[in-house]
Amino acid sequence: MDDSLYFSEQHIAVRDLVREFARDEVAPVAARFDASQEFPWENIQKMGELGLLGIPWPEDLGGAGLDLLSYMIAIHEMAKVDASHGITISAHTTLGTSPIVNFGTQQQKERFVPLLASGRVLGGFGLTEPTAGSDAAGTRSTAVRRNGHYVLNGTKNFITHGGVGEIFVVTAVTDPAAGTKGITSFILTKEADLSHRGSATIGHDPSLSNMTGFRAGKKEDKLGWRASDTRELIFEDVEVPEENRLGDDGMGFINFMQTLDAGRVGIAALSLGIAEGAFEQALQYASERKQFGRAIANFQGIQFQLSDMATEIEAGKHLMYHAAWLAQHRKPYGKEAAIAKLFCSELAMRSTLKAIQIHGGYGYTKDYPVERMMRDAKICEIGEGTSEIQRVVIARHLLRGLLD
Ligand code: COS
Repeated sequence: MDDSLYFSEQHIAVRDLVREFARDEVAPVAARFDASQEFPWENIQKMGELGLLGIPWPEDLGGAGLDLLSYMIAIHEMAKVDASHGITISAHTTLGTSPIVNFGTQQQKERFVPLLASGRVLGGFGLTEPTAGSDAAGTRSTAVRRNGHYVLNGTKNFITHGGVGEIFVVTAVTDPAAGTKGITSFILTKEADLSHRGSATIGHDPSLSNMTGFRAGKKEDKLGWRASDTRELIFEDVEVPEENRLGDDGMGFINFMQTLDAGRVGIAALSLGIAEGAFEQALQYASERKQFGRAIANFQGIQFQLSDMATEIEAGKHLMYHAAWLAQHRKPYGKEAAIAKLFCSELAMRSTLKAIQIHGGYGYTKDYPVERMMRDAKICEIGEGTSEIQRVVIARHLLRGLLD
């Protein structure tokens, strides 16, 4: 894709800024944070200072005031080098902050968004539960109204920023008889785990209080996205003031489904970044690695693999940026988001596997980044809706009005 045909000067400036940051600050440490599973606090602070943790939010709420395409460009570009840094941008912005921007009261926006958009504290989104994954409506967490509060009990799992985050939007059942219309969302705050913060000063703001009974649980030891913090969230009789209810009673499920539509474009951008990052590594390696007296890129077997990767990446870019364009112009985009997410996440898997194959035995070692990229790609076919759920969503759009 010729970026200059579709992108404004501002888009290209965002791309160049993230490209430079990823090359200079992320590439040198990505393997180390992957191995240690620590959260890269110092880099996240720098990303906040560059405005990368609030790209699409208005400047009066502390955001960078840029458009959605700029935001997708940033995720795409970052993930070419490291998916863990990429998912931090995406999970914090779309999952953690956008529900407050989109469904919050003016007071909630003014209270929470500037802290999140500036990167002062990290945010997260609590939907998934041990028994409610693809069946998001199977939420078991409860919120019972009592003396001007809601009292929350339950457990969420696989929550990005579960440990390092301080502000969370979560769902709980307020009316068990009402199905998806009996689920409500809330804004909760808890203490962040700052144990590996190093010289970083972000992660906590003194204006936020810890809600008693709200804490992080087990940290997951994951195959990929290892520098991204994934934990359980536990609610034990957490008293949440009514003013922290996010949106109307009973609208939590629908609001979170809308949030996931946007999240899926972000995961498509992230997947595309992984696919393209692996492709660039393979291209470079194939043009340097010599076998049978010449660079292996001279062999048609390698050329065909590179051509297939490039073709699919090009297709993925059109799908992802098209979905983002629709979202930016406030047109329906749920189907296009699911198509982009499905295609790009499966592409990331194919592309990283091909990149390893082109690297031969070296691709199977930690001396080259392609093995990390392959591990990072897998979760893109699962998180924010599995490939199977994307197919369900696409089919529902295709068949709407045609079947009983
Ligand atoms: N935007 C707006 N509204 C939506 C919506 C969307 N994307 N998706 C569903 N809704 C609405 C429906 O229109 C319906 O409202 P009405 O009853 O007024 O018609 C309501 O929500 C219930 O929807 P539905 O009946 O389709 O719910 P299901 O339980 O069948 O679930 C799927 C639908 C499978 C699509 C949903 O559970 C899903 O997306 N699961 C995957 C969850 C996921 O991605 N988890 C990963 C989280 S990682 S952060």
